[in-house]
Amino acid sequence: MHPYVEKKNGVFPSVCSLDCPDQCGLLVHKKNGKIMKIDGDPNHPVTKGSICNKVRHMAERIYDVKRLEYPLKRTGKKGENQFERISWEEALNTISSKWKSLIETDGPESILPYSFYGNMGNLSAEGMDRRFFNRLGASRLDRTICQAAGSEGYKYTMGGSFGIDPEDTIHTKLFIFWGINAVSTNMHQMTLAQKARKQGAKIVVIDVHKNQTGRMADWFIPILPGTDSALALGIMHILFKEELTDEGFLKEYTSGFKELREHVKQYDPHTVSELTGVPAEDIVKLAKMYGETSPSCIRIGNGLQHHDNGGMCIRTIACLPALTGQWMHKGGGAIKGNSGFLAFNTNALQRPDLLRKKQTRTINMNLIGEELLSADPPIQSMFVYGSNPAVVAPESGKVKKGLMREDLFLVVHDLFLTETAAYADIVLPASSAFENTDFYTSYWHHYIHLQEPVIEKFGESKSNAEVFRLLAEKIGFTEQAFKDTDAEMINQALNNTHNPYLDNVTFDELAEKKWIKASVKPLFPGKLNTPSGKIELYSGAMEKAGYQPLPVYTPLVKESELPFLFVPGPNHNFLNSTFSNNQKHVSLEKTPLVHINKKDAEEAGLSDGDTAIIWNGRGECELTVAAGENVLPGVLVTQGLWAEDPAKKQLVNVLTPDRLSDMGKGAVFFSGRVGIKKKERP
Ligand SMILES: Nc1nc2c(c(=O)[nH]1)N[C@H]1C(S)=C(S)[C@@H](COP(=O)(O)OP(=O)(O)OC[C@H]3O[C@@H](n4cnc5c(=O)[nH]c(N)nc54)[C@H](O)[C@@H]3O)O[C@H]1N2
Ligand SMILES: Nc1nc2c(c(=O)[nH]1)N[C@H]1C(S)=C(S)[C@@H](COP(=O)(O)OP(=O)(O)OC[C@H]3O[C@@H](n4cnc5c(=O)[nH]c(N)nc54)[C@H](O)[C@@H]3O)O[C@H]1N2
Ligand code: SF4
Ligand SMILES: [Mo]
Repeated sequence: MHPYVEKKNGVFPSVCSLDCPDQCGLLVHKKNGKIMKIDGDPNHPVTKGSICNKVRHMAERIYDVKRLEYPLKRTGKKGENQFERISWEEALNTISSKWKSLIETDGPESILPYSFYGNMGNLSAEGMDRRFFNRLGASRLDRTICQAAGSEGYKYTMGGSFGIDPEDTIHTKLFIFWGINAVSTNMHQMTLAQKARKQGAKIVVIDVHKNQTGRMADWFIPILPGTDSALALGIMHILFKEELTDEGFLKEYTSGFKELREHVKQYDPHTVSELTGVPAEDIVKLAKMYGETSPSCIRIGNGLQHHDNGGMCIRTIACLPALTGQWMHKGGGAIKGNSGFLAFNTNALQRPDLLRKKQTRTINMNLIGEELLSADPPIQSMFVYGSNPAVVAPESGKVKKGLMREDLFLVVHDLFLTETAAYADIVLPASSAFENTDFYTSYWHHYIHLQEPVIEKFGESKSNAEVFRLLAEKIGFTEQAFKDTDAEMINQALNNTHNPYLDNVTFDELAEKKWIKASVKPLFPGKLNTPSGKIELYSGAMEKAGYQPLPVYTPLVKESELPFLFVPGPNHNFLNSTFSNNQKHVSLEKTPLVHINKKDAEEAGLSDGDTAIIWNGRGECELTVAAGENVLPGVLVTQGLWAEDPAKKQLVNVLTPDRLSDMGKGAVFFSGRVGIKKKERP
């Protein structure tokens, strides 16, 4: 037993496991062997003791009466939520014998893992599971639901997920929070911006919704969904025209600035205003502010890339700091994602060699509904862990139909009986991150953390790594890869990383220090991972891949004539669908709202507090009306991936399209069209 677990009382260091850029250092307070309280660790260099309300109330989730304690097998029909307790032995035997027979009749590709970052721990999310499914030769999953489009777009411009060190943003003089609801989703970047504001920095927020973050801004700029690349090109137009560019930087560290200068002449303020809904004078004012303030930092959010044109949009915005040479100034540049600095040895962790060169098919997680219904040859079994596709994947109607398939053998490993688990044949209880050993690498700050278990495993729950070790044994895999301990796997992942920023970090050193900062250096002066080694304003690689080599604006797909664009993002008190089943968090969030412009509300005969039916060809949803000036006409915004509740139609993904974005095969949750009408009382 780990010494932290052995001690019944005390305060223990930990790290937040949730899919959130902040990756806070935590202190777990224990009494009689149970977590009493979770606080921020005041010694953590970035998060400095403050944490969000969600995780302050995490203990209520850990000990929720609904938490799974034992393996279950289904006794009722799929979706009816009727299960009975079974032993681990029976659960593992059922899975392994079903899979062995499927492998014989249909081949291993009839089995599909489906997972995401419900637990950001690298062992949990991409460790023993990957080894196991590689060795099995199962279908592979393309994990594209979150940042695929933007990461590809950013990479074309900047060569990888590298931005500025958030700790440097205390020096920043101008923040542009662009398509990010940072107050809810990256609170410590907001704290840093507030600190900088005390030294005179300004905060600009560009969003389709004036939410908590917009309300904090010195200047909030509302924009029409999916038009941000046009705004960025309009800013470039003015920067070049007014000679606010840094010619020295452009010559030394970028390629294609001459072509770009010519190209953006077409994006004059009048044209851009028509496209974006931003007044021409505001475009000019913003461009001048950007051109004249240094250091400036653009925090590029996820909202931009959940659109049909998301990849190009982020590729375009990523060009901006180069025009004014911001990368040369401490606190200047952009942050889209910083995972590149903490890249570890994924081959050693995931062991693709266990596939033995087999060319297995890949299934895109955003198309899971469609694929369950029509993949050829069919998916006969799916193992879901660390994700809740019935709620989070686009076109929920199709996803459910797929999960309902009588002949689909579904296994779900989770802490709770999620909406997805309701369709499972076998449900396995997962231990929480506080019960496991794992290592964590933030995608925003530059620290790597070790998580050591602080409490005993809940009931009979097991970690992801344990489950796949046991399954490997049952199936009869004898490789050493399946016997490696957690500590061994962590050392393998940290060894030979080809990442100079992570030199010499080991498990033992992490165990001693709890967190270690990657030895990062500023990107410039220096060479990037792009083909030219420079920031690619013109990208030959994009041209080769069939994209426009220069940044452009492409309108969203007009999927129907319905009058509204529908933007269903995450909310403040849940983390995706996590916490949507915990009473405390639901009571903090109250009820799902649909924000509509006053004018549109009047026309539709809707007032505050009405229940509205939001609908399209895919389905319908019922939300409470909030009419006002928080969104532009023609836009509806709602927040939160609420739990399924038969009495309330609040599954927003019933309405979202399962098209794929321009790059990275990403999800386009925010590019769907809908109508809205009042729900008359019966
Ligand atoms: N509290 C909380 N924190 C979270 C999460 C959560 O669910 N809850 N989820 C975590 C995860 S997995 C992720 S990926 C991140 C996501 O967090 P963010 O990066 O903040 O992304 P979103 O919340 O999806 O969208 C950000 C903003 O983009 C706006 N937006 C949508 N479309 C457009 C557009 O076309 N143009 C512009 N300018 N703005 C647009 C939305 O109104 C929203 O305010 O947060 C993480 N942190
Ligand atoms: N409409 C709309 N849909 C969206 C989004 C949006 O903005 N709008 N955002 C999208 C984005 S950015 C993302 S990242 C996805 C996120 O989608 P998911 O990754 O599915 O996230 P969650 O809904 O939080 O589900 C995570 C699940 O993992 C479980 N879990 C936690 N820890 C462990 C563990 O250690 N082991 C196992 N086996 N299970 C564990 C949790 O209990 C929870 O049920 O949603 C996407 N869906
Ligand atoms: S969810 Fe984010 S802000 Fe909240 S404790 Fe975890 S890392 Fe920190
Ligand atoms: Mo995400």
